[in-house]
Amino acid sequence: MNLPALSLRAAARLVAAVTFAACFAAFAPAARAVEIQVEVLFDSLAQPPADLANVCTLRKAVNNASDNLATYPQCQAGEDGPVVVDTIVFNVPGTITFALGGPTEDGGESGDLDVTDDLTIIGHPEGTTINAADLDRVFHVHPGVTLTLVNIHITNGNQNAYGGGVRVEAGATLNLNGVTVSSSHTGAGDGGGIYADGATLNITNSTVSGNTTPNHGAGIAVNGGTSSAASARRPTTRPSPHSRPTRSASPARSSTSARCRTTAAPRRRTPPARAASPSTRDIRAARPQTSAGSTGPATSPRSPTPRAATAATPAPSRCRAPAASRSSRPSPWTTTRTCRRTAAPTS
Ligand SMILES: [Ca+2]
Ligand SMILES: [Ca+2]
Repeated sequence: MNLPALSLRAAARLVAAVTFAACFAAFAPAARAVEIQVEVLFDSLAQPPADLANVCTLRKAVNNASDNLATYPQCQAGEDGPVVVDTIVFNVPGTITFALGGPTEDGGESGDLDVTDDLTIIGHPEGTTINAADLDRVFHVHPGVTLTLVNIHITNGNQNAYGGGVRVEAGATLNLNGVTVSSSHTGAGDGGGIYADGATLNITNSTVSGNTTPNHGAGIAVNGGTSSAASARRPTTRPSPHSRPTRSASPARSSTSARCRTTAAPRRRTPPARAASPSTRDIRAARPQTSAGSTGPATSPRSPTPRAATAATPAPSRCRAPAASRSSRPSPWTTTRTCRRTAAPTS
C-alpha cells in the first residue's frame, strides 16, 4: 500500500534534483580562457636556482597550455580545450631565437614547439618573431588540435621531414592571421614553409615567402584536408621590394584576352597614336613637316590633336597588325578584329 506513495516521493525528489542541477549549470560562471604572458625573449626551460630561470618563456608557456597544468610555475597554468582555449601573449616585442636543439621528440623539450591542445598565440603589437635558428621547425600542431597565430613572424625553420616552418597533422587546424612564414626549409619532405597533412589550413592577410624544399611546395604543401587563403598581406610597416613588380607583371600574362584589353584601351583614348606607326600615307605627309620643325604624326589626317601625338610615345600593341601589312593595305586592320582572332582559341 505504501510502495506507490514512496515511489512518487522518490520520483519527486529526483525531478527536483535534476531541476536544481540544470539551473546550477545554466547560471554557473562560464570557464574563462587563460592568458599566459611571456615575459622574456630567450628560449629556456630552466628552473631555479639556475640563472634567469624564474621567468615565463615561450616554450614554458606552450608546454603549460598543452599540459593544462602549471608544469612550469613561472607561467600561468593552462586549461583544457577545446571549450577553453588558452591564449599566449607577449609582454615585450622582439625576436625569440631557439636555443634548445636536440633529438627529435614531441614533448616540447627541444626543437619545435609541440602544440597538443587548442591554443591561440598573439604577437606583440610592435612585432614578435620566432626564429628557429635552423635547429628544427617552429611549430608542430598535433592531430586534432587547433592553433591560431596572430601577428607573428616565423622564420628559419629547418626539418628533414615534412614541414620546415610548421607541420599540421591530420585533423588539426592552423589559422594564420597577419603571419609571415619565411626562410624555412625541408631537407627531405614537402612544404618548406608549411605542411598540412589531411588538416585544415586558413590563411588570412599573411605572407609565405622565401621558403625552400627539394620536394613539393616550397611555400605550402597541402596533402588532403582543406585550405583557404583570403587577401594578401599589404606591406604597410615593412614593404617588400618584390611584391609590387610581381603584382603588376602577372595580369599582363594571365590570358590572351587580358593582353588585348590592355593594349587596345590606350588606342581608343589617344587616336594620334595610330599615326605614330608610319604608314605610307603618314610618311609621305611627314616629310615636308620635318623640315619645318614638326613631326610626322602631326600632319596625319587621322590626328585631330597634333601636340598630343608629338609628346606621346605609342605603346606597343600586340593586338595591332604589323606596320608593314597596314602600310600595304589602305584599309587598316582594326584592333577589335585582331583581338577576336587572338582570343578565339582561348574561349
Ligand atoms: Ca590548454
Ligand atoms: Ca615535435
